[in-house]
Amino acid sequence: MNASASVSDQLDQLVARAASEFAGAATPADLENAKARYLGKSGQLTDLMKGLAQLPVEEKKVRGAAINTAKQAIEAALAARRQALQDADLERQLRAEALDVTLPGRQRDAGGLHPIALAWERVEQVFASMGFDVADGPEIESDWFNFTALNNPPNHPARSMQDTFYVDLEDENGLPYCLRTHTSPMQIRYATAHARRHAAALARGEVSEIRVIAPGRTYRVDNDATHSPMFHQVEGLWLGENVSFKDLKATYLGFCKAFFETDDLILRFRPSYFPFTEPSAEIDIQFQSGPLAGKWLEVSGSGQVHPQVVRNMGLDPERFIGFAFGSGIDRLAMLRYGISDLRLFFEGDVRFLSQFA
Ligand code: 2NM
Repeated sequence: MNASASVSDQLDQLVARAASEFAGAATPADLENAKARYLGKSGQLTDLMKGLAQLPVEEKKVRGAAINTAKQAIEAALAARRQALQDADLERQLRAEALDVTLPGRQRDAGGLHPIALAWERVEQVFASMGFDVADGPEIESDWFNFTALNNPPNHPARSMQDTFYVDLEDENGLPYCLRTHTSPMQIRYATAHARRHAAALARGEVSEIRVIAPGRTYRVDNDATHSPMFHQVEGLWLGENVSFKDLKATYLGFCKAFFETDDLILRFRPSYFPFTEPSAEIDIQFQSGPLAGKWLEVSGSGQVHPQVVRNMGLDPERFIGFAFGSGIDRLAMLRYGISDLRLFFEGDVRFLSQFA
């Protein structure tokens, strides 16, 4: 009895030690090492089992049953600790990856167009609705397209280094390329490209017209409160057999009414001068209502295209007569959106820009 009592004490102690070692295992690896010390091939409990072989049958039964009970207790302690470690690990992971589902969502700011881009697109839409083609082309221009074809005399001040940005690159005549000072060179390009087709159409007795706008970036050596070295222009050109100032007035007034979304508008011409038009006129508009009512606002230069310019386009000035105009898109945008300072367009201040998004 003594012997069996001491064996049972021994087993109880073994179970207690195992349970305590398991409880002390901080990681699954520690726990597996502890398990090996009891249940492994040469573990303490395994050794006890091996010892059974030498015992007589009766004793073997009793001792075997006791060892088995101890083994089950150790296995239960092991399983419990495994579960506890797993739970703790999951708990840690859940804490680390915790989401506060009550937090407000991250804001996704929608982009928006710059007010000049908005005005530019509006200009294109309105003129397209009036049958104008929309053309664009190079911002670095040769002397021919930017000046000579437009009837600019050789010593005109606009050609000076003071007024125009030049590029360190010469054309086939040894003249430097420049950053275009207006988009009219695009009118020359467009008309030249279409000249043969128009001439052929006229020869067949068909009606043939050129109706195009050229919006885009333009450059002048100018930088103050009302001038930016880069600005935006839209130039329009309508050449046909009988296109007159009355068409210019109707076209420009129609454009303004659509662009500014009001019929409450009048237009006047003031005599002016441009080398590429003769006669030439400034176009002023006046709103009859709204915040700008009663003030004459200069919005465009214009005129009947000079016969020499028509010839430079490769067209017969006897057959192609019409008008051209040039307006500042930046100025149109300021009037349309009620902006008082041109510089706001070029500072990139989101507080300003986001008002148009
Ligand atoms: C202006 C004023 C008057 C203009 C002339 C031409 C072309 F190519 F047909 F000759 N395009 N744009 C023109 C006419 C531009 O800007 C103030």
